[in-house]
Amino acid sequence: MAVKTALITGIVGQDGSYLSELLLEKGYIVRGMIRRASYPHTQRVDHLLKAHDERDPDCRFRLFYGDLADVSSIRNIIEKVEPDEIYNLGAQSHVGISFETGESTLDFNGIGPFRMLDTLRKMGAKVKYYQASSSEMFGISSPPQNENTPFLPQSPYGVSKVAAYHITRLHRIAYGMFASNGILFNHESPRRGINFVTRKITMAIASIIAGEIDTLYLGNLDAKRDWGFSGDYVEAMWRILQHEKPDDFVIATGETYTVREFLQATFSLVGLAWEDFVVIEDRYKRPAEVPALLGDASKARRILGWKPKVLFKDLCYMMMESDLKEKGLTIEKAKELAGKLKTSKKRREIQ
Ligand code: NAP
Ligand code: G4F
Repeated sequence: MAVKTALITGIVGQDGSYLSELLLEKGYIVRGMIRRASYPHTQRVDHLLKAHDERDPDCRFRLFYGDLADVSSIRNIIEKVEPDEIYNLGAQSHVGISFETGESTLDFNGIGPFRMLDTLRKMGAKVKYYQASSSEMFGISSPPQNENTPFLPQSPYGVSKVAAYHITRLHRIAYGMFASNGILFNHESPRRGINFVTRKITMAIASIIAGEIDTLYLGNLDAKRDWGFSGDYVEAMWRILQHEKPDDFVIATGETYTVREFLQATFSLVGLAWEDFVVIEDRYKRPAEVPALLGDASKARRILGWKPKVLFKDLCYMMMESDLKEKGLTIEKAKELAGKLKTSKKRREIQ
């Protein structure tokens, strides 16, 4: 069978790095779009860059400069790479920050996919296109949410993703293109960006144990999220493009927990009570919130044979273990240090 080439936008992001690993394992040639930055930000794929010598003409992992706001760069990359599959993961992906940067979020996330699809259509390229759609699109629609749940987005990010979802669907219907949406619920990992709530919490716990900080500032603890593992979800992306026809799929664990429950689960892993360290600050609350997400991924299970392997408890453990490792600590050692931390805290309270 001929070797397939995949182009991934957002390749240096959380999902881009796991998807690259998966596709390389499957024998793909992997190409990625990366934005120019004033300081290197390839940490999540440095191991792949090291393992694949870019001077080798047959190098299977290569990055190209481009931007979803720059249609000529999109066309250049597609012409050079000639992909069989495109995974459009590039986005301003932080919901809270989208309230500050609405215009660019709408541009990259909403018009970016149009630029990709319109370019592919005009080139007549026979490519399978995956759009990284999001459960944030459901907004205030009641859980559980599936492929038929109405979109009622609560943020500029959510609105941008609804536009991208529809432009993808439209290219499928109007032009017969293989264009699919993966409507993914929250997924995390040790590679999660440090200002998303899960990673912010696990990193803060590691810093508390290491004696570097003693307070964690957060916003709304009541929001419920359906949290899965990024490594499982990139497998779903791949399966969506291997399906015989383009279609839209919800990808989720089918379990939901509040931010408070995530705090409880992770702090208790090291024997600490989150209430002793967390302070609520208005600056981390959003002008509008998505109160509850809980995905019904039965269509993906039935048609793609996909189901998550890592659920909430294991995800908390994986992220906690990894952030402690960054500090040279294990969970056992952290528990021991937490005991001393509690004693010294009590002493301070008594004095
Ligand atoms: P991420 O870690 O924030 O990665 C996003 C990537 O997009 C980054 O590498 C970023 O590049 C790149 N990017 C941003 N603006 C771009 C632009 N104008 N042109 C080209 N690239 C651009 O996000 P993720 O968690 O991997 O998520 C991947 C995709 O899935 C995103 O589209 C996200 O919105 C969507 N999604 C994520 C989740 C989730 O829970 N993780 C759930 C549903 C949907 P820089 O590194 O240069 O900033
Ligand atoms: O971790 P979050 O920032 O993720 P959010 O907003 O659910 O968005 C993520 O999932 C979406 C899928 O539904 C993706 F499309 C999107 O790209 C992103 O990956 O916040 C989770 C919850 C929110 O309710 C937020 O208000 O945690 C609450 N929260 C409370 N304190 C906080 C904080 N969120 C952040 N980031 N920082 C806080 O201090």
